[in-house]
Amino acid sequence: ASSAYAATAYINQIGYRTSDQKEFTIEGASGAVEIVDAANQTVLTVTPSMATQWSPSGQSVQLADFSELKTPGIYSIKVGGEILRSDLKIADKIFEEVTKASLKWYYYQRASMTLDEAYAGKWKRAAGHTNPTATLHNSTGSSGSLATSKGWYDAGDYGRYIVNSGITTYTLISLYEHFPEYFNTLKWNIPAEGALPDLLAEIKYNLDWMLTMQAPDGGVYHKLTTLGFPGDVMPAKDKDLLYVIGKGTAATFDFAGVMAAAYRIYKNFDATFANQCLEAAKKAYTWGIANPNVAFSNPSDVSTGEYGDSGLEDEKLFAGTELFISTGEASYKQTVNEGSVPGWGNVTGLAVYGIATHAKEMGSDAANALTILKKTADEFAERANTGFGVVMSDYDFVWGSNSVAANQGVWLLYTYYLTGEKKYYNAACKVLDYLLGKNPLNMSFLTGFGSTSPMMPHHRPSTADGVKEPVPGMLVGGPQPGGEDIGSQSWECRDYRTGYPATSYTDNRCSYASNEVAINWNAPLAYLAGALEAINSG
Ligand code: G3I
Ligand code: 9MR
Repeated sequence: ASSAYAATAYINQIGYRTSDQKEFTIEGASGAVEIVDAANQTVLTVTPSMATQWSPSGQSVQLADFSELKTPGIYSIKVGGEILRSDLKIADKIFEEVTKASLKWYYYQRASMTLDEAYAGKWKRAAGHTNPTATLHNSTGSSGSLATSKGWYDAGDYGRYIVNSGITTYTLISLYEHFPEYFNTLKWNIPAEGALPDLLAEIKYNLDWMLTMQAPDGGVYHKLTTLGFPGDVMPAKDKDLLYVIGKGTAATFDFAGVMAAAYRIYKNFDATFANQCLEAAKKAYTWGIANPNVAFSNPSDVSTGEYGDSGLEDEKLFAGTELFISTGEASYKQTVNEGSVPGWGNVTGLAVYGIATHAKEMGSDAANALTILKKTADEFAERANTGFGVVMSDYDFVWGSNSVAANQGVWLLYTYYLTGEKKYYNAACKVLDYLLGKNPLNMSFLTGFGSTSPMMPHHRPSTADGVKEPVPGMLVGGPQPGGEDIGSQSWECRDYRTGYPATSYTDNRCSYASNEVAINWNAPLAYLAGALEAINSG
């Protein structure tokens, strides 16, 4: 909505929890900001903070704190007598639907099965990649075929990659491990898997696939993809030969860490499955220790996602830590002296999380891990006080920048659990505000949620299914200045870079560098939304 006054308010378009600190960003305004209720009464007048420059977007903005308003409802924001927008919402359980949808998306990504209308609604589709076996590519060091199926498609493509499945699945496992009561009852209409809660049923669908990717010697294959990316077709129409490609240290240790953690969350539901996970983890770890330097890179005939990584020490820290927590065996124990926000290529942060949150098993190491968490979380909380009120700074805008933001939020929440200090909780809420609309693009980055959200994500099913709305509950990668996709698909991907990292984005299906979706990007969003609901549910 444009106004003569030319001020803009950037808000969390899903809304704000009644009891939380609440803030929006305002640009081009001077003087007070009024919050007006449905009966056109001003219920709160706020004096915004001093304007500060936010480097990632080059904007000069103010923050307006309206925490005092604690009455659920839908409000308008008014400046200089003009209504800027009328979609400001306050409610309890405000992120429950976001939690469910961001987790439900994993169901939509399932390989090897039909998505029935009863669960998938208008996004129902035929099963894709139903072949019970795949050919072992010569890069695996083996020949013949491997029985492999199930799992989640990685992203907008139909590859399945162990490294990226690793951090994704671990993040979802942690969500359950931290909030079992909340997730024992939360349901989002997916097919039942015995008596398992929905979150455990969904995670198991991917664990079942990961388990098929372990070779008899304990090593784990890197990925399951066709040789190249398919065109914009539905999964069932991607008929190219599937290959099991590569085997390496990163995949093997990531697998070990995930399976060791899985053991803990399944053992009370299905001891046989839990033990299978733990045995697989031990075997993988042994292979990793014996083969510590097998880095993966794409063979010359393969052009699907690489997830290549040459620093393999962090994967060992993650795997050993999780095995130690689950078994107590001293040989697995790791020492971690530093760590940063995790991503698929650097999982030291996952080891920090594991150590910090398992004080009973880890003893005094847990306090050291908390020191690591606090150091970074203090910087984050400080950064969240100015500019757009978010943690992100210029160098955080990489491919999948929204997952960097989300993982910063997760880091803040871990610090909050262990210290109880509200400033970390508040900063984590602001991360969610950013992802759901309080950002320079003035949009929610989650499909199907908010007043403005992506309509053309780089996601083959959403492009090919003939349904106008994209599959819901997907977090797009988000702005970043790399422009790696510019010029792809001929005229479609024109240069969308603005000279600023936080606004270099286009809602166009061609833009895999700014508008793709991925399982490792949804997971920290689901964690953040889910944890904030669970924390407030008691
Ligand atoms: O390693 C350098 C680092 O040294 C440098 O500081 C930094 C500056 O940008 O770049 C780092 O490399 C980046 C790398 O990710 C590691 O973060 C590359 O620039 C960047 O292009 C690369 O992007 C990855 C992209 O694939 C291309 O390989 C994304 O992280 C990754 O999420 C994405 O994953 C794809 C899969 O391959 C296929 N499936 C879809 C999925 C999502 O787009
Ligand atoms: O669809 C692919 C996406 O999943 C990857 O992240 C991206 C980068 O590896 O590549 C996409 O595929 C494109 C390919 O690289 C170049 N030709 C156009 C393809 C589809 O847009």
